[in-house]
Amino acid sequence: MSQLFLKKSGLLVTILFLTTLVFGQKSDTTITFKVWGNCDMCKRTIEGSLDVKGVKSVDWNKDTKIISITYNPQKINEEKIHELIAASGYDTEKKRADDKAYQNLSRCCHYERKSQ
Ligand SMILES: [Cu+2]
Repeated sequence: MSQLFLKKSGLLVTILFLTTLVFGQKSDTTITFKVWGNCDMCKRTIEGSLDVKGVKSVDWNKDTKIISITYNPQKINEEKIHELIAASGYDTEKKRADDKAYQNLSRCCHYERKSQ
């Protein structure tokens, strides 16, 4: 094997390695979905339920009922996010809220449930 070939293949391996490093790093993901709720207190509870590692930002809009969440997919996943919201008493598009948690919400926060 010639020196040149070794040099070239060495370079190629280095480039491949760097490419893997750069693209292997999953960047933050933003998702939006519907969460049922009524008021500003709901907003605090819903957003507060996602005060966990891996969640970078949360914003729930009480008029549109749409939540927007930016998170690090290496630390938390979408399913877990739905579970956390449901555990705080709020129905999401994919997960029905814990009944007990729902009962424990303030009266003003007893939103109409999407299903039984
Ligand atoms: Cu409320």
